Order: sequence, then structure tokens, then C-alpha cells
Amino acid sequence: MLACDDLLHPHPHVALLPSAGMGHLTPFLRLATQLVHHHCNVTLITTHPIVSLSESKLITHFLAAFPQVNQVEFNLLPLDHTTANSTDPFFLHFETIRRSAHLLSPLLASLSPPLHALVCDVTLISSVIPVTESLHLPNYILFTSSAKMLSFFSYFHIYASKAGDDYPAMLGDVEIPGLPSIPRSSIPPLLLIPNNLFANIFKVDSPKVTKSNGVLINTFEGLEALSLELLNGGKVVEGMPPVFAVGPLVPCDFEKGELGNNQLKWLNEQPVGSVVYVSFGSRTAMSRVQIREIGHGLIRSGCRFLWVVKDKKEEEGLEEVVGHELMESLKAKGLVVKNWVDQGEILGHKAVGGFVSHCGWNTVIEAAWHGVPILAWPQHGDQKINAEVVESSGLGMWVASWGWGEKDMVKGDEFGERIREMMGSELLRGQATHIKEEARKALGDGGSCEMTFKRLVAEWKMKS
Ligand code: UDP
Ligand code: G50
Repeated sequence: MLACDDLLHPHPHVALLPSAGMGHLTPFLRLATQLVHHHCNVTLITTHPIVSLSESKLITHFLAAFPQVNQVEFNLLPLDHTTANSTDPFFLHFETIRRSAHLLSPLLASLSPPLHALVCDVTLISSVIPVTESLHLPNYILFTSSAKMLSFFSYFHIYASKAGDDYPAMLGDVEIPGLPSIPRSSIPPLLLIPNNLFANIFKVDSPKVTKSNGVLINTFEGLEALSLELLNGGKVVEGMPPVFAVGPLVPCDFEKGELGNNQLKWLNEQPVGSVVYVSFGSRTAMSRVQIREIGHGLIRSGCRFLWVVKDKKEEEGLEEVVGHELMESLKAKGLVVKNWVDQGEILGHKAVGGFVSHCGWNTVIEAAWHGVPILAWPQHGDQKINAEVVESSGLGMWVASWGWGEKDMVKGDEFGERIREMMGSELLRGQATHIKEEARKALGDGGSCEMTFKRLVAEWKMKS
């Protein structure tokens, strides 16, 4: 029987607008599954064109698994690249969506039943908010990184304004009220280069966070209690809307690919906790020299390993990238692959006892979910700020002196030594297990996730 409230307020209809890259799309689709679970009507807005084949495949799998989700295509205007100060296809796609945002208005208005809210990606804020405002439609942001990064992002305009005309040369360490200082060296490097597309978007969007009705974020108390408390207490910036910790958003069945049998077979043959998994995410390709140092380091560590290699040339064979001789030596103790892997499955395998990671945020949450200790080696963007969370939460260790991946080389000997340290640490293992338990509590019956979604759904119903 329907409760009286349900009769008065039917299930809320929410539209989701992701932007480019697996790191942004994946948490949106995981969020969609949670919203379906909490009886929302969900419309997924997919952009046309899309950046990568992996993204369109994932959307197809998702829609096949969730036929109740409505899909609408958002046709983007062509972007004049000469006006966009970037060569990164993902940043260019953010900009293409931003410049097409006015076309969203008729699309959103035509949806039936009428929408209760739009949840848009963090990279689209200042172009989407005027659209939702004109439609009197509540606007929520999905922040695809850590709560610490959200603190940095929402505080950034205040920090940058202190440098005045000398931005970014005059920027020092970042002192966010209540949080440990963020060293200048941890700031996403593009923000320290004048006039590039990423920095321009970041700067204009930062003061607009307070114009949204709420921020959904893929994290949980057990990992980031302090940042969440400061953000929600209005300590980071005044007028911060509610921050809803909807995490952990964890891998779902629709993400499972057809690959991986080989890896699974190999992992099944390894002793419990003996394997270090090495991967730098969907976007980071290393230089050939660095790739070979990593290979030597893995041998030097003496551990078993599963290493996902990503080269700048996608089509080049693994043997060419790693080198034939090194490849032969690597085979003695490990498995080396150069393709998309099912990371959720790998991290959940009992043979895996440690993870060398770039600290893309989805990845950090997945490691936390499975209680796998991390050796952080941030490469770009928000990853050093995420690595600080990994270290301070106890989920892993971070060798800050390694610097950014692209600029600073890490020698094989040093790399191998640190892997031994992580794999041998009882302390890290215990801490990671504790965080796993917290993550399971958060997502369990009556946990913080369920409470948060109930609050959100109630809020959306009230606004109708
Ligand atoms: N991923 C995967 N297989 C791969 C590489 C990445 O399943 O071979 C997934 C990973 O599990 C995560 C997402 O892709 O969910 C990557 O997002 P993240 O934010 O960690 O980093 P990015 O790739 O955006 O740097
Ligand atoms: C991708 C990237 C660099 C980078 C980030 C990326 C983030 C995430 C949060 O996702 O910092 C964020 C991105 C864009 C934005 C605001 C916040 O405008 O390559 O730093």
C-alpha cells in the first residue's frame, strides 16, 4: 500500500548530466543505479558526440541493464578549437558542453513528467546554473573528486583573488580554514599556468558552487570526516549548500567487461595478499623510460604483480613498449597487460594485497571499498590532494618527494623499495581493513548512504 506522502508526491524525476571521461561518467552511472534503487525516475542526458569508445560502451551496458532509465541525447554545437586554449580532448569536451548549455533549456523543459532536479557534473557549473535558474529547476552538482578537493575548489576563488594581478605567480600554500595547509606543490599544475582552458573553467566555476542547491560527493565519513564537517558547517566558504556524502559509489555489474579471464585465472593461482596491482587509471600514459624503470622496480620489489601498462601510443604492442628482454624477466613473477581491466574485480580478489595508484578519486574509493592499501603516486590534476587523503586517512602511504609523474622520474630501485615497504606493512593492512569496514557500514542497511539518499529524495519531493 502506498503511504499518504507517496500519493501526494510521486517519485521524483531527476536528470543527470555527466561530462567527459570515464572518471566523470562512471560515478554518474553508479549514482543513477542508487537513484533507481531509491525509486527515482532517472533521465540520463548523453552528449553527442562523445569523446571515447569506452564511454559509449559503458553507456550501452548501463542502459541495457537499466531499461527503466530514460535516455535523451544532447546534440552539441561544434567547437571552434582556435578559441579554446587546450589540446586535451577531455577539456575540449567540457568546453563544448559548456558552450552548448543554452540548448539544454528546451530539452529539460520538454521532459515528462516534469523534472524535480538536475544533477550536473562539476565541470559544467557556471554554464548550467543560468539554465536551471531560468527554468526554476533545482540544480545539484556531482563532485567527482574528494571532499578535500571540494574544499580546495570552493575556496579557490578566494585564494586566487589574494594573488590579485600577479595570479598565479604569487600563489603560496593554500590555507583553508580548519584544514591542514595544502602545499603549493600539491595544487593541480594547470592552475599554476596562466590562461589555459582547465584553469579558466576552474576559476569561473569556483564561486558558483554556492549557487547550487546541493553538492553530491562520492565519499564517506570514515574516509573524510573533517572535510565533510567543515564543508557542511559553512567553515570553508560561507553559503555552502548542503554537501551530501553519497559514497562509496562502488563498481556495479553493468561495468563488467568481457575481458579479464586471463588475469582472473592468473590471480586465482597466487597466494592470498601476495600480489601488488599497479595501474595509473584510464588517462595517464607514462614515458617509455619511466615504464621501463617501473618494470625494473617491480622485479626489484621481489613481489608478485599485476601491472597495467598505458603507453602514449595506444596501438603499440606491449612487447615494444616494455622491451623484449625486460618482458621476459617480468614474466617470472607477474602478469603485464596493456588493455582495459576490470579493476573492481581485481581489487576485490583475495590475492591482491597492495595497489600502486595514481589516486584518481574513483580508484581511491574502490580501493577503500576492498580494503586494499595504496602506495600513492599522483600524476596529474587533483591526484596529490587525493593522495593526502589516502595518507591522512591511513588507507595508504605517499612518497611526496616523487613529485608529479610527467616531470619527475622515479628510479626503479626506489620504486621497488617502496613497494616492499607497503606490502610488508601490517599497520597499513590493519588501517585499510578498518576503512573497508567503515565503507561497508556506510553502504549497508540503515547506513549513511541510505540516510543521505532518503534526505535527498525527500528534499526533491518537497521542491515539487
Ligand atoms: N578503470 C578500469 N580499468 C582500467 C582503468 C580504469 O576499470 O583499466 C576504472 C577504474 O576502476 C575507475 C575509473 O576507471 O572506476 C577511473 O577513474 P579514476 O577517477 O580513478 O581515474 P582517471 O582514470 O579518471 O584518472
Ligand atoms: C581532471 C583533471 C584534472 C583535475 C580534475 C579532473 C579535478 C576534479 C575536480 O577531474 O580536479 C574538478 C575538475 C574540474 C573542475 C572543477 C573540479 O572545473 O584532468 O584537477
